[in-house]
Amino acid sequence: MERTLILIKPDGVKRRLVGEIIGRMERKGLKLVSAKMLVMTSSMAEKHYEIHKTKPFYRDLVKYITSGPIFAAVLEGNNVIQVVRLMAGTTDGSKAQPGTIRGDFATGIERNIIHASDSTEAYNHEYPIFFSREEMLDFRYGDEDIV
Ligand code: FUP
Repeated sequence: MERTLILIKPDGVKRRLVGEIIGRMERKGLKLVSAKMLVMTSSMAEKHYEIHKTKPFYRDLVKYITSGPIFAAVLEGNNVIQVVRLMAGTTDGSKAQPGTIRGDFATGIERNIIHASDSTEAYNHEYPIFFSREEMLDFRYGDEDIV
């Protein structure tokens, strides 16, 4: 089954949106296979955002994501990478559809509440920054045959 990584960014944690966001994922029927809170170090952030290294916003991005606690989680489900990207909404909160996380809670591009892996390659690059294989839990929910 496919997996994805989400990060509830410092603005999301400080605005007490962790429960709201994880609640949406649970109600959708996704499986939470691991989760933790942490403050990212600069080296974790630089690795995570490696792809944006040459972009003008890279330094601010690293500064912002390391500015406070984040909530990191791995979710599992059918086509979960695309599902969670749709639930997150487009990058710029001012353009994201209402009903999406960014559409409902963000008004700009920088403080946009959530990160979600955008491909299998991105997930494989990102998850080891936060989780070991042993931290991914293998269990069944009671409703898996109907969700
Ligand atoms: P997303 O995949 O939707 O998180 O967006 P990107 O990978 O394109 O960008 C990663 C992060 O860089 C965004 F969450 C916010 C930040 N960003 C900017 O600050 N300015 C930009 O012009 C583009 C992205």
